[in-house]
Amino acid sequence: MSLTKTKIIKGYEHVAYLPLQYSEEEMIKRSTAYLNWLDKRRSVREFSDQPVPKEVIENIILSASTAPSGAHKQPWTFCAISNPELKSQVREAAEIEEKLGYEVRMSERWKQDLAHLGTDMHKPFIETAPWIIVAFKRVYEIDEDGAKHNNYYVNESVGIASGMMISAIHNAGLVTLTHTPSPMNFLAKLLNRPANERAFILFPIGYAAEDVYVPKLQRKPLEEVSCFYE
Ligand code: IYR
Repeated sequence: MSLTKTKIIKGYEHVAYLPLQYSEEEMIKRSTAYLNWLDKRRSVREFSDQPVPKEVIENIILSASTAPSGAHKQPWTFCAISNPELKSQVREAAEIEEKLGYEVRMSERWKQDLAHLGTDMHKPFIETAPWIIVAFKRVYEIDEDGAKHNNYYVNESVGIASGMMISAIHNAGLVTLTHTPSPMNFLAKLLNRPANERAFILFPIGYAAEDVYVPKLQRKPLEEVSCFYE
């Protein structure tokens, strides 16, 4: 017998939601602690090749997959790659696109904006990191009768899921960066993805390399990122 209370609402089964609630004091403590913990996350471009258990990657994917999505379609597929040959192929193809990006497609202004981050066309992290996850968005689904149904708010949904994945990676004590080779269609080809899937972001995942440095960045203060209407 299930202990969860259920109810039929507008013809559909619902389950009782038991909110996790805290006192105001506890909320302030928790939200401050969460902010301080999240603020320690940084995009890291140098990885250790130390292996990471598959179970951790599975949990990270399932964490991302708890994200809200348009009509609860969960319009995403997370492809996790640890196979060294496949990682090499992905790196090679990504670097071909990135070379074109840095040499031809990107404006001087864009390259200037990136200069302080030290990014370039070389993507060794795709091979060094023990895992890469490519988040694919599922633009539509095909039903049993072969009919095509578009998903809803696909970019928003996969964007939110990707953010939650970054947080899950940080929680595991691992690091990542959001790599967006452009165009990304080589990934669907290399990974043999169906026609309804488009690569969204590539995440290398692993331990940070030893003695790694990241750019000294300032995050915008509250006044610059918010507007309160009280
Ligand atoms: N996609 C390129 C360039 C790049 C663009 C932005 I905006 C960044 O914040 C970082 C990199 C690359 O991955 O190198």
